[in-house]
Amino acid sequence: MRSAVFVVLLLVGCAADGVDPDGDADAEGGSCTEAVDTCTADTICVSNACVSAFDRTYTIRDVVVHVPVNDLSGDPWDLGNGAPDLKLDILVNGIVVAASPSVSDQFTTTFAGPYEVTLAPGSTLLIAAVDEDPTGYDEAMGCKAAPLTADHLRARSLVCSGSAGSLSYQIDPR
Ligand SMILES: [Ca+2]
Ligand SMILES: [Ca+2]
Repeated sequence: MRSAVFVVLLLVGCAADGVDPDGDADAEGGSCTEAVDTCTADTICVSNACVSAFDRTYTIRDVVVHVPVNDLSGDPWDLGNGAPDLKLDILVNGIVVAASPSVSDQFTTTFAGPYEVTLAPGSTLLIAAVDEDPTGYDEAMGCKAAPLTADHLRARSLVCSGSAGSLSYQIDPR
């Protein structure tokens, strides 16, 4: 008899915990979703909590590069059909931290990645596409964030476009 009463009390206790309004999340001041990131200042939403956006590793994916028919000097990119052989260099503070192989003869190329970067506060992130040639490179299209802000990171998707073409990418906290 005594043990049966004990079990009933335990069940009541569990039910009471279950209906507790989400006081825990409010107490931490960090409830958020990654789909619509409402974190502020230098924070970003990771696993439903606002955490420091910097000194953190990010994964860059789905870099889509589109360049015009001619290169920056107005000439065809290459002999033959003229299309470039695009490749990516990813630079943090001017240092190459990741690179892709080149893709032959395309004006539009998607680089799936993933490419990993670790970003300190105030870092400059440059994603540069070049046309690989037998004797070097022709500069093509770059997308530079100097510095990359928490706002940029919370957007998780960045786009640059202009007369040199367009470059977009996804960037997510790992
Ligand atoms: Ca070329
Ligand atoms: Ca080329």
